[in-house]
Amino acid sequence: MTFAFLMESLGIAPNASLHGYAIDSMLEMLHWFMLILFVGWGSFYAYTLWRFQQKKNPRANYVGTTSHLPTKLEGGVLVLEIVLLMAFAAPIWANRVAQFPAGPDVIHVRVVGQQFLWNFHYSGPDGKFGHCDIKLVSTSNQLGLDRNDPDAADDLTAVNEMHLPVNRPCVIDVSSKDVIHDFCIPNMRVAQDAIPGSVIPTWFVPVKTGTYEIVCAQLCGNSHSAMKATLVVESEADYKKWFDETAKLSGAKVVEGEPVAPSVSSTSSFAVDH
Ligand SMILES: [Cu+2]
Repeated sequence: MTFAFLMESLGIAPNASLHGYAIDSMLEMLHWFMLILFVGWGSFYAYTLWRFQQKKNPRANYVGTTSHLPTKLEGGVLVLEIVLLMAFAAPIWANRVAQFPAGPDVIHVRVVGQQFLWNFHYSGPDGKFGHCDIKLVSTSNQLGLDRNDPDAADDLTAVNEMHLPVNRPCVIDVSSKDVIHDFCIPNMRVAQDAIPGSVIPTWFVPVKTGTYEIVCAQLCGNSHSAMKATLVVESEADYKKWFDETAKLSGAKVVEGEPVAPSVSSTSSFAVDH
């Protein structure tokens, strides 16, 4: 269930991923909490201006307040902030980084940023990513995929267009060819820096079909703002259709009747190369 009344009215992009509901609820709680603090401290400030005005207090009082209420209020705020951090924020983050999905349902995609576009690499039905070589990089082969590698035969590459079937977990290995970019899908509540020389995984489960914007969230050069791609979340059948058609266009071997882009067995192609 979503608890995001304030967030929605403030114009945040609607959530379309499974974990996004927890993030939205957390943001919502923080905003209400800050609103209460703002109104509370603002009222207190206004009250002190009125209460201690010079007209009423011609002579300064050097003792000040003797009430312990402000200390108790500060203590309450501290306890609430600890609860928000430990009971909500920390578990959400732990779930994001410690429990990557695994199994035959997982779609595995490599994403490689470059000035100023996003490359997508799907492993194909064999579940193995083909070898990429920087010497083979050209305008029509931005990833330098080596089609002579047997593992690359059924691989699919696409530029600025990513497709995913709805309700299937997706693990994305993010990297970059040149400078630091940031692979960000606001609707999926996902953002991961793309760092040259590193392969950093992130994941999400899209739960709503539709077309979503992928942006670069790291100032990466003069056309940074134009570094956009599209994510299409669709039914399994539509995804399979797109995959086969695009695979044919990109010179990949299409395996009829085979499931599309199964997960890699365990974490073999899941190198985290920090
Ligand atoms: Cu960028």
